[in-house]
Amino acid sequence: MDWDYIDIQAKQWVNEAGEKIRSSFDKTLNIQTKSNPNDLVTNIDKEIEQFFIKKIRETFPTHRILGEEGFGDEITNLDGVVWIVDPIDGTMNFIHQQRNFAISLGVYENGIGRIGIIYDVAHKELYHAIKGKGAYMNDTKLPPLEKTTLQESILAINATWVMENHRIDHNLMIPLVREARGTRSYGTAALEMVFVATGRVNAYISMRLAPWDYAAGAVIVEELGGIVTNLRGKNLDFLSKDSLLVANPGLHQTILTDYLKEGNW
Ligand code: 2AM
Ligand code: CA
Repeated sequence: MDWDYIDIQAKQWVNEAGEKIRSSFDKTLNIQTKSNPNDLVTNIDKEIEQFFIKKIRETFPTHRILGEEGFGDEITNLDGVVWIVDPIDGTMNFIHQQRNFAISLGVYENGIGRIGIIYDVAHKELYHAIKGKGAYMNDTKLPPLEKTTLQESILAINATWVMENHRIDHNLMIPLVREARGTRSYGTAALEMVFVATGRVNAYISMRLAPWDYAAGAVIVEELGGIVTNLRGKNLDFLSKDSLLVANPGLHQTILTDYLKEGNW
């Protein structure tokens, strides 16, 4: 498989899609809700997903596509080459802020992440990695992740998970938040993973994500030596929704064993 060629094509499409999204900023959005009143989708999310699907199908007709907005294929396994596409990660930010959102594209082969591309559209920052060939922000190579203690770390976490919630005992989260140097919440899983990759934060925790939220980020973070699992410390399967714990290796282990008690919840 010529991953370099696939990567060049994918980046070209991502740049084109970014241009389309930026030029939508002064137009009126058509906003709809999905699973709940805060789960938003716009005409732009749908148009951009359809744009990628058209390009992928024209250029790589044997590849399959898992897309958040459902215009891709019905995917029940990761055999062959599967593109995992989130046209806009952080749709709420896209609508309310016109920033802090990203395009996220992961290309997997038989379940192994080969290419990860995350485009911070408002800042024109393209984060990308090909497995085994390093990770980059635009043309700048990113250095491997450094180990940090929790006490000198910034955690990316949404306040939802530190309040009583249906997914985890929030009492496990309180000491983590108390002992970290600080917390941040950006509302876009793809960029929060990129922030771990660049060391701007040292860990990212979420309880409720989907494969398109983390497929690209996993390739980029792992290329830099970071660890990507669910909150029980298990590998993600990229087919079902899951929780997410992304961190540098030492911190990942500390959070898992000392705070989450190795998923004993
Ligand atoms: P989205 O904008 O593509 O929906 C916000 O905290 C982050 O969680 C974003 O990456 C958002 O992705 C994702 N997210 C929000 N609601 C979600 C849901 N119901 N299932 C999975 N991911 C969700
Ligand atoms: Ca999305």
